[in-house]
Amino acid sequence: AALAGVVEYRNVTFAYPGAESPVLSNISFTARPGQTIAIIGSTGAGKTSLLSLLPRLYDPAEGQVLLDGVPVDRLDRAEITRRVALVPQRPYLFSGTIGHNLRFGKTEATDQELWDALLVAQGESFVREKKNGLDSRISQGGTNVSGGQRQRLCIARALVTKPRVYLFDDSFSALDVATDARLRAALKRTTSDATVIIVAQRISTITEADQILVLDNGRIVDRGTHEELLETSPTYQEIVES
Ligand code: DCP
Ligand code: MG
Repeated sequence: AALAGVVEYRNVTFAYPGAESPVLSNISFTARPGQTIAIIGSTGAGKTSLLSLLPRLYDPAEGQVLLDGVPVDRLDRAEITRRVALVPQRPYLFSGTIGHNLRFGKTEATDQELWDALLVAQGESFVREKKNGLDSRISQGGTNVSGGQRQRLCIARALVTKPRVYLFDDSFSALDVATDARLRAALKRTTSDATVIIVAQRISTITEADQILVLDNGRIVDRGTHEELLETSPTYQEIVES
């Protein structure tokens, strides 16, 4: 189908403007609808940079990023935004109500859609407990909610747009292990036909991924399932033991 949500990186090399050396070198992988692809690697390995190329926050120097077989630089940005939701590593809430913040990508969403998204994102109870519910005020930068609440609101915001592709950049790290597990189980149910790419710090977040890409210094050094990597990848073993 034309709107399936197949993501393909083909021999992608990328350097930040003005930088001498690339932060990503020769990255190739495919993520298909129904799959979860996880990216793991030490700080500075290039995980955020890798995600940023799909919504075209930057364009690669070499190679191609394709969405449903079309190079993303041939799609208009509104089209990419409709199909791809990025939950950034430092999710941003602006001054306004919770409802305003959740409708950021889809202004016409109904309250029911917001509550449905909150339920999946494990944010329903803390919003319901607030006196004004969806009309509760968020201060600039979301300083009056906790880090974990902020992450859950930003995950709910992504769910509201019902994209074909989800990019989660370390979106589960501020959650306790139990909430993380519940959230991912709920996500799995509601996004079962979407393409999901997860950057994670915690191994438990990604053990069930269909494929894990081990990123080191801008390169994919190993790839496979959790079980495969435990057998074959010294870099992965180091991460597991750390
Ligand atoms: N970098 C840069 N300019 C930017 C962003 C990053 O020069 N605007 C550099 C810093 C790192 C490299 O690129 O050397 C990779 O950065 P990433 O943010 O992609 O790294 P990670 O997301 O893997 O790191 P972390 O786990 O800390 O989020
Ligand atoms: Mg990062």
